[in-house]
Amino acid sequence: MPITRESAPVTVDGFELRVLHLPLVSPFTTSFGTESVREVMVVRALTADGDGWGEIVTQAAPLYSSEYTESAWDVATRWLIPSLLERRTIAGEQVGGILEPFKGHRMVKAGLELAVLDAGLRAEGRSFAEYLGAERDRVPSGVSVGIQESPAALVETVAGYLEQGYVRIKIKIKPGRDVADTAAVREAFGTIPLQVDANSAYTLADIEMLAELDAFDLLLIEQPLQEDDIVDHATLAGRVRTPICLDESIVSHKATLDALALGAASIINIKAGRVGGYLEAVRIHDTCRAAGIPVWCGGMLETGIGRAANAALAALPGFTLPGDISASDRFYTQDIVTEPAVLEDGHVRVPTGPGLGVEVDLAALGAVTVAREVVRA
Ligand code: OSB
Ligand code: MG
Repeated sequence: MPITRESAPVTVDGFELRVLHLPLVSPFTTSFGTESVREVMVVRALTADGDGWGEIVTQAAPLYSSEYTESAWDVATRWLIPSLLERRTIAGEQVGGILEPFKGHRMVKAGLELAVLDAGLRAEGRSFAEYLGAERDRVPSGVSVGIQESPAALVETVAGYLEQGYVRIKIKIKPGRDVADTAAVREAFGTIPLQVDANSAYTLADIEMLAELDAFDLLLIEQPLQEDDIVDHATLAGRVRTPICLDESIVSHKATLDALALGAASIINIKAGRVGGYLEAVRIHDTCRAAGIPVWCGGMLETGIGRAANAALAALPGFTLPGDISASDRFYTQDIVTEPAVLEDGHVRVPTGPGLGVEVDLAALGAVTVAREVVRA
């Protein structure tokens, strides 16, 4: 039986948008580039009954998906926020429908929906985890490791994370930095839970190379081909033994149904931002669970706001693989919440307080804010 989720409607007086620059503890390199500062946006729903917070997980450049900071800012201020303020009194569950006429911009929609949900749930004194249907009070913590200078440097970096207790390692790969890097980690650490993420850096012309990864008993290979290459992923899945997991391609519940129908993936990475919100994420979870398809919670280097929401989502029963939900200090020396996520015995705790269950540290937030605007009703 699907659970009916209903949060309290709130009367929204306005939305505050901020662009943040958070220095990373070390540069993060993927097949599409290197980040040293995380540029991200947060949104605050201003209501008479208290505020709600959401995170818009766009990056500075449209390299992971087509969304980026300025596109998010523009569509939010020009179209999405005005359409929500026109309704004025809204429940979180209504946000998706109100914003549906506007194509794409899913990360922005997700952040706005989360802010409204958080405001309503805080007013009710109810946790986001309980609302979503969480069944665990902590979730296993995996870490996503960027491409390093060399395979030897990668082994050293991974050793540090294993020492801290991370229960699963994901390494980023790209053409020329794939088989040797994977082999080095496998050789150094034996049978640890290990997976790779290509961020769409390959094509079907690389089948032979991708098949070489079969030798390493990986949990999965994440998004080897382009976002649009659903049929090619199905072809690849028939030619390699390593399970194919999709990230970038899964932009909605419907995209999930199509990918599964075509046999393009046997595991799904769920990111609420990529699919337009936590409620769409739960729909994907429900479908995959019913179909026996394992899912795990991906990450976008979230601040304490999005990280708390991800921990709640990952506590749903179908999340049977460890997610990219690391401790805050894997990326940041100073987070924007008063109690950032910490690693405890390889796990991150699911917050239990009202709403997201984290308090925003306004001084810390102010210190990393580079742009701010309030759009009022
Ligand atoms: O592909 O999963 C990805 C970060 C930014 C954009 C895309 C991805 C990632 C990560 C980091 O792998 C996951 C995390 O937040 O720890
Ligand atoms: Mg990925």
